[in-house]
Order: sequence, then structure tokens, then C-alpha cells
Amino acid sequence: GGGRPFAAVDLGASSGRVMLGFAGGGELSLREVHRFPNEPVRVGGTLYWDILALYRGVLTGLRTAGRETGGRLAGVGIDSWAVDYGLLDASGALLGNPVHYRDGRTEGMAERLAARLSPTGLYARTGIQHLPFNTVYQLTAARDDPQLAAARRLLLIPDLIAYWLTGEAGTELTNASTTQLIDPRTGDWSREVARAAEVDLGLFAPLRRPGDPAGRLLPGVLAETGLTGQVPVTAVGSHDTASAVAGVPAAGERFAYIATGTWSLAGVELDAPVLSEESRRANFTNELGVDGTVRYLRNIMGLWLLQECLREWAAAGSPQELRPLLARAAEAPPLRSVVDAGDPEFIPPGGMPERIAAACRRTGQPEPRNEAETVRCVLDSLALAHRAAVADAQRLSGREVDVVHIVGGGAHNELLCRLTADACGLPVVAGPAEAAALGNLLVQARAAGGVRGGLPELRGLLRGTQALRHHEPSGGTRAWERAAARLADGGKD
Ligand code: ADP
Ligand code: LRH
Repeated sequence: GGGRPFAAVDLGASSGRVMLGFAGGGELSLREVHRFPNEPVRVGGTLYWDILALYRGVLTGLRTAGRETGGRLAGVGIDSWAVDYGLLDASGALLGNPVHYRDGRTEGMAERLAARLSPTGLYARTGIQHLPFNTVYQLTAARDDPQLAAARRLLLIPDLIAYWLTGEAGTELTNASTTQLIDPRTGDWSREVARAAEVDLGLFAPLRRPGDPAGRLLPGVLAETGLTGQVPVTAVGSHDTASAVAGVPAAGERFAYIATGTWSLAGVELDAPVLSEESRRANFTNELGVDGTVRYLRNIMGLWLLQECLREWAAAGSPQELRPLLARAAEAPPLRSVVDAGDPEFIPPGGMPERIAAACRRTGQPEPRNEAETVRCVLDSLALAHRAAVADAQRLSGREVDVVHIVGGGAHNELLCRLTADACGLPVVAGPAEAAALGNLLVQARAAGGVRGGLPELRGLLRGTQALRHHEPSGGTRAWERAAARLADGGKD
């Protein structure tokens, strides 16, 4: 093909990967050159990201990519999970390790901020759903932290990696929207929210948008990775979910998407935010997307529930292999019990099978009797939460959909895709699993002049090149309605 080589770095909460992509001249292809685990570390009671291990993985991946291209790359783009950050001192050195959003330090912070700015006021200005770990709450929790006092810069994770690669500091807008400090109507900081939260906006580097230049690889980075020449770094949708939504192979506007990895992010793409009180109560967010779009979606726990069960079983000495486990889950009784996969009670790590069983008990449903039934409960619960999010997104935004696109690692999970089609009563198109890397690649390649057009054209390229699987709903959404009602009746105190 005639495509030029780009590296797309995608750091997910469960693994990081460096993908070598070729785009241009009608070609669009992507290959994984390096994947590395993302394993948080608890030190002195705080849960941290192992940021240097991740950075090393990025360097290794760039070196591996370069070996396949004679040391040349037409560009690099970086996306990662949202909300978290590193602090730099006056010399540009990292102050401490970035804290993981699942750390408990944000407990009670929403209430503290609410005393100064009502949740309604906060939502009207930011459109961001309440998640206990939003950056604004993390900064509230860090208020008296000496590191914050010493900090001269705050860089969100992908911007921090880009800074280490290029020496240039910026704040990419799609990810900045997850701080809950951006006004989605202006695409700029909300000074009112910052004032109420006592956040110094001077800590943030200048905003940049997907497609903007973000510097060039430093000589030391070239030496370390064996790359040669000028290698530009381009701002992409640096929030992984922004890149994933750009990477949804949809035709037209009448689609919902579910980006399913560690989280399920389910919603629709809009031109303007929905800031109504009803939307706030439904816990829908208006994150900013590529090309001025709004990602109107809800966070659902996602495959985290499954990941944590697997981790627990392995630690208890009965490790389970995913493929056979999913096969057994497919044979397990359907909708026997379901839990609320939107419940923040599932955010912290640890003890997941027991917490799921406890949620079943509390809502008057039978506990899963074995691993397969636990997995079936998780997947039925996710499908049920997908159904609610797809329905609520349509109702609250007025955007109707005919199809649900599932992208991310969960697109590999046929059972989850089938259950989601059944629960939603809509056809599901599954794939690509690496939508975030593809969205990252497309935005870079367009900035470099290799591909042209807006999101519709970029998505057309995806449809023409990526293998997709179709799942038709099997009918009978009644069982799902009953399960939803059971969960609502079971209630919680
Ligand atoms: P993140 O970007 O949040 O790290 P991913 O999008 O990589 O997450 O998705 C990871 C999840 O995808 C895994 O936890 C697993 O449940 C699911 N997954 C990945 N590959 C497969 C597969 N071959 N079959 C079933 N599920 C898979
Ligand atoms: C998914 C994701 C999601 C955020 C969460 C913190 O990786 O970026 O969109 O809400 O991580």
C-alpha cells in the first residue's frame, strides 16, 4: 500500500500498547508491535500508576516499530485513560507518582465541593457526570498536599508522556474535558468552577485540539529508540474514549456506541452538549470529542468486573482461562441474577466475586453458584446497563439510533455482544477492538495530510478496511425488562 507509518500509543487501564499503523493512499492498517501490562502499585496505603514502567513500554514500542520501518516514523500520537495527572516542579521534574483514579482519596470530596458549588451548578457549567474520581475532586483531595504546593505544572497522563518525548507541554482538550473544569459550550476552562474548587488554572499548559502539533521527539528519545530524522508528535483525541469513538465504523448519525474495555462507555455522538437537570440526574456526561463533537455517554463498570473476578480467582489458587470460562458462561442460566453495573460501589479493587454475590443477596436474588454463573451475572448485568444507557441517551438527547457499535476489547467477547444486541433489541456491529488506536492513527494521518475529510470520511475508511461482526437481536426484550424491574424493586438503602 501507499500508506506512511505512524505509531499510535494507547494506554488502557489494563494494558498499554504501541501499534504501527499505515495510513494514506487508500490504505489503513494497524498492527500491534508491543503490548505491556498496566499494573498499579499500592505504596503506603495509596494506589499509584507505575508511570515509568508505562513510559518504558512506550519507548520499547517505538523502538520495535522503528525496526520495521527502517527507523522512520511519520508521526506519533498518544492516548490514555482519563482524569489522572502528574505534577511537575519548576525544573520540569515529576513530583511523585501519579495517583490511580481508583484510590480512595476522593471519598467525600464531592460533598466538600458541593458546599461551594451545587451539583446542579457544576453540571450546568461542565456537563460532566458525577464520578467520584474526576480530576476536580482529586485536586480537592490533594489540597493540603505539599506536592501540589510545589507544583508548577499539571499534565494529564497522555500529555505527560508527550512532554517526556518532546519537551513540550500542552493540555489536549478531549481529555481536559474529563477534569470537570472545562465548559463544553466554549471548549475553554470554566473560571467559575476553578474558583469554587480553588484550582489554579495556571498549573495547566495551553490547550490544544486533536490534530494540533505537539512537538518533535527529543534527540535523546531518538537515540533511545533508534528512530531517525524529524518525528512529529501530534495531539490526537488523547482521551482513549475520544479516540475510540472517532474509531467507530458507523455510517451516518443514527448510531449508538459502546466502548467496552475496563469500562463500558455507552452513548451517542452529538454536535452540542445536553446540560439539562434531567441529564444530570441520569448521570450522563458531555465529554468533548474529535472535530468539535460531544460524547454524550454514561460510564458503566465494564469488563473491570470480570478482570477483578479473574484476578481474585487466580490469587485464591484457582486461575480461570477466559475462553473456556466464557463458553461455560454462555451455557449458564440466563438472567438468573443481575447487579447494577453502574454502581460506584464496584469502583475499588478487591474481593469482586464476593461483592457481586453480596449485591445479589441485597436485591433478593440468588447468588451465583460457581465461576461461570458469576461471569454470566456480570455479562447479563453489563448488557442490561448497556440497554439502559442506549435508551436513556436517545431519550435525553433526541438522537434516535438504528444500530449499536461495540468497539474495544469487549468486541472480542461474542457472548457480551450477543447479550447486548438482545437487551437493546437492536443490531450490534462488533469491532474494531482497537478502535482507540485506529482513531488515534486517523487523526494523526489526517494532520500529516495522508487522509482527508471529517469523521464521516474517516469512518468510511474504517468500514472499508476493518473486519466487523454483526449480531442481530433474537427478539424477546421482555426478559430484560423484567430483569431491570427486579433490580429496581430490589432497591438499595
Ligand atoms: P483497556 O483499554 O481498558 O485496557 P481493552 O479495550 O484492552 O481495555 O479491553 C480489555 C478487555 O477486553 C479484557 O479485560 C477482556 O475482558 C476483553 N478481551 C480482550 N480480548 C478478548 C478475547 N479474545 N475474548 C474475550 N474478551 C477479550
Ligand atoms: C476508559 C476511561 C474512561 C474514563 C476512565 C477513567 O479507559 O478513559 O473514559 O471515565 O477511563
